[in-house]
Amino acid sequence: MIISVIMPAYNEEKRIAICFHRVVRALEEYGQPFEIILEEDGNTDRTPQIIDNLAGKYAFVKALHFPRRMGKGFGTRMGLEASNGDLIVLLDSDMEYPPERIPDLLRGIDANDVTVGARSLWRNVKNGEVRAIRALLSRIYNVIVKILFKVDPQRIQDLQSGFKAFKRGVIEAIQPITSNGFEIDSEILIKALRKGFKIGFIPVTYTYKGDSKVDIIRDPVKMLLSVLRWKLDEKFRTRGERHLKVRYLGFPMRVTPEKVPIGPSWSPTESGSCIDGQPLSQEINFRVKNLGESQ
Ligand SMILES: Nc1nc2c(ncn2[C@@H]2O[C@H](COP(=O)(O)OP(=O)(O)OP(=O)(O)O)[C@@H](O)[C@H]2O)c(=O)[nH]1
Ligand SMILES: [Mg+2]
Repeated sequence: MIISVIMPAYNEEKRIAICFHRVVRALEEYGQPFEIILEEDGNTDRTPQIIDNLAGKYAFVKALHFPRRMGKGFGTRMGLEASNGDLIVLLDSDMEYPPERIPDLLRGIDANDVTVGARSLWRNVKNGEVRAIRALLSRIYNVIVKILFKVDPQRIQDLQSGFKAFKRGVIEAIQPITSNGFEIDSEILIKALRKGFKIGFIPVTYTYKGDSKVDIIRDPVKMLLSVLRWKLDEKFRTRGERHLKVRYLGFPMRVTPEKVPIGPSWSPTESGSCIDGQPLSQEINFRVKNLGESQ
């Protein structure tokens, strides 16, 4: 039984190494073979060098690099593609969640298909100020997602948690995962729930670092467009159609889920790299290409 921990990062030079070492200690305590995938896209600080150093030092580390900022969702998806584990842990690299709880998350998988580290208290602070607008937007997003996908709010305690573990089969069953941005966390949970997987929650402490990478205008719009796209995707799949015919201001229109703009797209001519600056394996490049094309 191999465990894969995937940590996407954007300019986390201050925290990623400390977070990584805490993850290693927790995994050693758990006692199963593991790999850790550190991913960055278009980082402008020392994060790329830090993760390369770790990959050079530890054989169980894979470092994934992409030259442009693509988003947390993209990074997570690439991490999933590069992973070999039977059990997968997703963890933000900014040390807001406690890596020491990884064994508890993994043990939770005995009874559930997905275990989520749920935050009881969440608040958003930037430059020392509480950003009430972020909390409000987050609430609105939660309500929209839960209504649209008919989710009982009691069943999902923390839709956007950046700390969860699941069986590999869950990820295979909920493809295509399309998020490029922060909404990847809710996409995985909503789709897993809709497929009938059992989701469990364990309460975790959450230490807010006040260094949010979320753009308060752009990201909520992208997240809403993504939600719309999942809904359309779901409708198409159940109807077996490629387009949805709708009327807008009296005019008949066709909507195609692939055309919903949800973030930057990855051109097949660009290549990422894996471990010590080597090009990504052909297999991963091929999947990167396909994922980019499906945007
Ligand atoms: N690969 C990658 N990771 C990202 C990107 N943006 C953010 N991240 C990472 O995603 C994780 C969560 O980012 P945060 O900015 O803390 O966002 P959040 O935790 O959802 O929201 P906050 O409550 O504002 O902290 C961190 O590990 C970031 O480094 C990105 O563009 N690419
Ligand atoms: Mg955070």
